[in-house]
Amino acid sequence: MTNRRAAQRALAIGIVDGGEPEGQPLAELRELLRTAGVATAGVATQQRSKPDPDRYFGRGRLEELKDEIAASGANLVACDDELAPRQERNLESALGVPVIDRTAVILDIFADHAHSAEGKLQVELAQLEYNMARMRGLWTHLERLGAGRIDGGIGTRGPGETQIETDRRLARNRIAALRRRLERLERNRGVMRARRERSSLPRVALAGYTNAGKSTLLNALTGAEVTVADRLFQTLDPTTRSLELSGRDYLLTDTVGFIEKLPHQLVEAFKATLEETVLADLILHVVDASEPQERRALDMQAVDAVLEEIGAGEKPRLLVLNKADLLGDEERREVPLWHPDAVLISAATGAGLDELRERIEAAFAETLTEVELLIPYSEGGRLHELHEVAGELERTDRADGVLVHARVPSAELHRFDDLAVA
Ligand SMILES: Nc1nc2c(ncn2[C@@H]2O[C@H](COP(=O)(O)OP(=O)(O)OP(=O)(O)O)[C@@H](O)[C@H]2O)c(=O)[nH]1
Ligand SMILES: [Mg+2]
Repeated sequence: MTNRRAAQRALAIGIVDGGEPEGQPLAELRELLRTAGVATAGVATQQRSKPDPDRYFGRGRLEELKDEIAASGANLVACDDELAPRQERNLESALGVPVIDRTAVILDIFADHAHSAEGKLQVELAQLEYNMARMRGLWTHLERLGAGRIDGGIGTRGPGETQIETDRRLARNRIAALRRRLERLERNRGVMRARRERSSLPRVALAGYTNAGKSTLLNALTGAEVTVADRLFQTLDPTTRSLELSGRDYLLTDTVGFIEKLPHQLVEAFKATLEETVLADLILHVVDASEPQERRALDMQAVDAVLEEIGAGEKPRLLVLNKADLLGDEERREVPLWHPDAVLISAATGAGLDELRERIEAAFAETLTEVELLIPYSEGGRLHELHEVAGELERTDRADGVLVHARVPSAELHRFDDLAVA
């Protein structure tokens, strides 16, 4: 794949409105292209409040683009926004090179990085949905061509139209089949989740911008071996590991990263995956602290927006500023001032992880209730059950059973009502 793309040199184009962070324009699009294995030959921007509805850029700027394409040796144009089918078509015919949009680049990266059966199906579904919209665009375009002729007359149902109708029907069938298969997989995952829920361990989910270091943090905290890479969207499949803090087990889940303007087809297709985040009791929002302040603020907003969109906006959250090792002395003092409630860590060096562990425990401590229970010797199984939800137990052996002092999650308290010492 990468070989085919090695020959592709893209001119990155985008709208700027003057409010962007200083520095390299379209840095993220270039990063996406790099991850997809496409070189960036040049960057062209236009300052305007919103894209032109027909051509994305204005007419005059479009003329200049032709020269910039020739000068940079680009053989592809990559646009920072999702293009309407009409914009894409008009750009292609005006510029004479293929035009791809941000969504297509992200979908391509997802397709490359999908490993599990579910991930592959999710990506295929998102791609089909994306392509369907484009087929429809082409279809209405042809319809318009036909409209000039005598209605219902010869030539109004050309072979092109029939082919597109067929393609669309096939695509719709495939979309329906993919949805059914995903639902089946989801049900299976639901069963696994229910099993985990029965074990009633508190759940913590990692969320954050792509490349913030979520997988590195999962590995550092749990000894997992999730692949880490300096590429966007390295992780697509959720991974859950148990994490032990003061003798109590928690479940920690790493999952797909977020990005600004995350294609809605992907949010839709990855619903089941994103649910891991929705079901968590606590979300660790991992942020790359080494990003410039403006960039970091935008990334955090993008994460907020996605959390909101998937229905996890109200979940308890802990802000984790990662990559502290990349900060200079001055930044190390300044960055926490921007985020007074955050924990500053380095998943790479392990710095700050002890404080993070304490903060996770503290977040759950509020939901724990201290109890004293008497477990008869004949009910050894209950002791085990209690240990699962309460972690470390303080126990005293008595003649009539084991007297236990424990901190039990309030939601689980009812299970031990009968053992309470009056
Ligand atoms: N210097 C430094 N680099 C880090 C740290 N944590 C992660 N990285 C690097 O940042 C890059 C991204 O790390 P990942 O753990 O893959 O990030 P992620 O959030 O899981 O990214 P996606 O799965 O793509 O969403 C890798 O190159 C890591 O080695 C850190 O604390 N310090
Ligand atoms: Mg990852």
